[in-house]
Amino acid sequence: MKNEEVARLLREMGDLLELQGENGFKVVAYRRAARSVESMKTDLEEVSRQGGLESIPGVGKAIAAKIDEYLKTGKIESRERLFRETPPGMAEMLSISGLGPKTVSMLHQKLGVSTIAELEAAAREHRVRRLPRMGPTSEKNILRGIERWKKRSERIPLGVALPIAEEILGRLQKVTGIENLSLAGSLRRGMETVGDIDILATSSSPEAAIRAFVELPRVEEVLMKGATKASVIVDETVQVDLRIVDHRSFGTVIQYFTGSKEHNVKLRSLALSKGYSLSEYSLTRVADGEELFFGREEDLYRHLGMEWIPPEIREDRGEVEAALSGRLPRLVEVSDIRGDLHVHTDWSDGLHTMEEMVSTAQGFGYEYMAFCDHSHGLAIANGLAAERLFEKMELIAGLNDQVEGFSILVGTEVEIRADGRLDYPNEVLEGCDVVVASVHSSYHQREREMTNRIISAMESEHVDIIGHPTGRKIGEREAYEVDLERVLEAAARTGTAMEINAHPSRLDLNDRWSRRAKELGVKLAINTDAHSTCGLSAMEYGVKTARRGWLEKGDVLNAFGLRELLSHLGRG
Ligand code: DGT
Ligand code: CA
Ligand code: CA
Ligand code: ZN
Repeated sequence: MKNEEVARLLREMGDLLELQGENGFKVVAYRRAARSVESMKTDLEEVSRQGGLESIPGVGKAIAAKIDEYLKTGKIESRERLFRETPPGMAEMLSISGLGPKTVSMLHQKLGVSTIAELEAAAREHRVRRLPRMGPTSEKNILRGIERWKKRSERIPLGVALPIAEEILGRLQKVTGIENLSLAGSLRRGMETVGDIDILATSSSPEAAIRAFVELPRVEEVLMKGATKASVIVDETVQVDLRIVDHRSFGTVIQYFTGSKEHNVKLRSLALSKGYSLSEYSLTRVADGEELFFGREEDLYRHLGMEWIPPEIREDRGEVEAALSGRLPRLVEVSDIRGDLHVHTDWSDGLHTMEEMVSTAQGFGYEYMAFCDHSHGLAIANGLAAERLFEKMELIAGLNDQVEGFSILVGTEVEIRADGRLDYPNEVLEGCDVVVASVHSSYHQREREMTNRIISAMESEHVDIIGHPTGRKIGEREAYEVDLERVLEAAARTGTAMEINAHPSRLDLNDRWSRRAKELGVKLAINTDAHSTCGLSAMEYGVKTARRGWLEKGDVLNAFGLRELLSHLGRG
């Protein structure tokens, strides 16, 4: 259906006209037409075929001609012209909440501002409050709106988006008539950051679903509300889109809106080579125009001659070829995870006791966990001197006698010092079941130095895993300079595993490097690095990243059973 797009263009034309100082009748007419088209249930093309665009309430001759032009050519010439005539910064100002075209036009006329940056400067210099119908409060609101606009254009970390999405899904689940409620877009693909949250569903009464959605307690602003689609803002800056789609084409639609764009492009050209044109809604046989609908994604993929492809790998990185030849990986799942090999306790900088961490881990059905508190070199994190580590080992032995069907492993997260030496002598490391070695200092070394530093740590026979190998923090800190290709080669040579640190602000290694590690025969350990019992739930983010890296159960150290794990670590 082109209705949504047409409504958007009409509304935009009204805004652009008003920005140009036009007012009254014409502006109102475009908006009324937009509202009307947006809430229609019939396809505009259908209405047009029957010659009745003017029968739509609020659509007169002039606007009907414009809609017709769009349906025939894909654009509206007068809209293009309006757009060209408007300074781009002014159109952009409309995306600041609380700023409508009338105000923007006035600000432009009186203050000469035509970009958001100029407007911000004017507001900071208190030039806005002196204008008619303005005051200190509206000036403050404009500045707040600009702050939110800036944040809104940043990508949202997976660890923020997923809990919000799950809460919204939980509430929508209860709305009568809603079915097939699912995530789509980058969030369904498990990307480390997302632009927005995309949700799809089918419903016997779309209006009720849309109404329930825009009225959710968390919703702070409704950006758009149509008959089958709405966009809202929650938590100040997070955009959530809900689309209610037709039951019989649900499979095709969710495939389309899951993306990625690159994957879709690939799939479309494959479909063409098989004589089909693939659209958002259906698969059409080019030869006879026969339209096929798919209620399930699996059936669409099958019809194109391949297995269903898990969303996490839909990036056009070889997955379509693999699916066509039946060589898709069997991606690791959360339920494959048997334990966590890097967690902290109140012995160093963690919040909870060993007992508390164990009981949470048992609740997840884990078989083992390694307590890897920091070594003494990391004084700010209350790192353990060797004597305290020995003391802790004894306590762990005692705890192990008390718990059943669960093994507590003695571990450490040992500092890799600037010169590549480890923070504990061999005698201490020897006493550990699991040694994670990490860089937490001298981040600014040159690439060669940093690379050699990590490689020398791996050359120690006691180091099992390199923790958060690049040190990056999403949206906060770049990775340190390191030649990962060389690190991974050394990992393969020395039999050292790489961590996928599952903390949502780390996800380090990331998807691409995890896949490269696997190619080189390196094992990965998906660890939460939890500093509290809550932190243990981050495992799912790490598993998503691992799946995006094409990892299978056999590539993941902590998907091994205890005996197999210990033997792999050379402690069996
Ligand atoms: P994001 O939101 O930036 O993290 O990334 P996505 O992938 O969620 O992108 P979004 O929200 O713009 O659109 C959701 C999906 O819809 C996207 O993954 C693929 C599909 N899609 C959107 N626009 C296009 C397009 O122009 N061409 C194609 N082939 N697919 C599109
Ligand atoms: Ca998205
Ligand atoms: Ca979206
Ligand atoms: Zn740690």
